Amino acid sequence: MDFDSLSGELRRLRDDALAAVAGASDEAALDQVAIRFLGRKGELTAVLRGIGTLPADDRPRVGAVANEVRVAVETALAGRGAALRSEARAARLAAEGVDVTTPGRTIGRGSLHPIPETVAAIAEVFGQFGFVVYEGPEVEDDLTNFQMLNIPPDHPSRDLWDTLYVDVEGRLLRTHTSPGQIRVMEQARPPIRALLPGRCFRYEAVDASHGFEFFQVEGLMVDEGTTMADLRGLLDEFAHALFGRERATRFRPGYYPFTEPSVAFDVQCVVCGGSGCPACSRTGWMTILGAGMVHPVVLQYGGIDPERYQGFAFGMGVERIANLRHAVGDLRLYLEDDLRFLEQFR
Ligand code: 2NL
Repeated sequence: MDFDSLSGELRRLRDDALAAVAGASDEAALDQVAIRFLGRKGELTAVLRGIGTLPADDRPRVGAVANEVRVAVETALAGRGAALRSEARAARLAAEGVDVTTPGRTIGRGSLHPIPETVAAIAEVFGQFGFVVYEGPEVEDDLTNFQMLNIPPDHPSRDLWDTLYVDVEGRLLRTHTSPGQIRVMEQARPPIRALLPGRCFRYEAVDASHGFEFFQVEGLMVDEGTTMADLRGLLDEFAHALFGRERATRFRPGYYPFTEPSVAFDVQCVVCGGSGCPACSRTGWMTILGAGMVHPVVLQYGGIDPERYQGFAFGMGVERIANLRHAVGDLRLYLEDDLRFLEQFR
């Protein structure tokens, strides 16, 4: 072995090593390259074993060439290592990165069901006249749901309320929110202005305009000198607030056992404005609630002296009011929880 062939081998080894460094595609491959060329059993070590066969004069020169080769390979390894680490970091950042400019996913906004929404609209109007919202129980007793409202047992007027009984003791599902008004009278002293919204129940065949559960809002006012004119004025304000200032209203005679006199309160048809259409059976009018002066016997049951105080009361079906507000034709829709229906009220 002479100097020229040994240094030629060293340069070839350097070129091989630099090519292998450039071709290493990750840090593990680069480590293998370092071991293969510079390791204790690596190719550089193997070549240097040949130094012993050279004349003593040539040995330092070959050592110098070998050193240059080692430095060149180490420099290349360090440079490639740094490049691979920064490539890997850039790839990881790209994969994990959050694009803060991506638009957020919209979370659908909820809205009130049309029945509580209508209850709120009704309560808003009467609230401006000092009416306070109360609630009574859904399970009632016969006394409060019927007898104290001047509906005695076995009286023919009971046929107006087809009742769902809960047990043989006579507990029942309230057929109207009126028993809640009785409870208010028992607990409060006049002047009373109470509004009672709530779910009611009747044993009925279900169709587009009758449900066996439905919502009612009742109002009660009791004070000295309360008259039918106060009732009329209040209901006018209510009808105008909900259905428009321009609508005419009227009272017609009606019948309820718990009011005397009793009336039906009509508003000019909200569909045709009074000229007559199928919605108002061509009468030009729609009945939106029933009302009357509280029967003296009912005041007495509530612990109120009918000689000193008078009262009026009114009651309305919430589904009917909601139908008119939103042009809904079938009250079964309010109980079905069909999102295609409900999303229209957003
Ligand atoms: C209707 C008619 C009405 C009442 C409810 C009432 C309550 C008490 C005393 C007297 Cl404690 N009256 N409530 C009065 C008249 C009519 O409801 O058809 N509602 C859907």
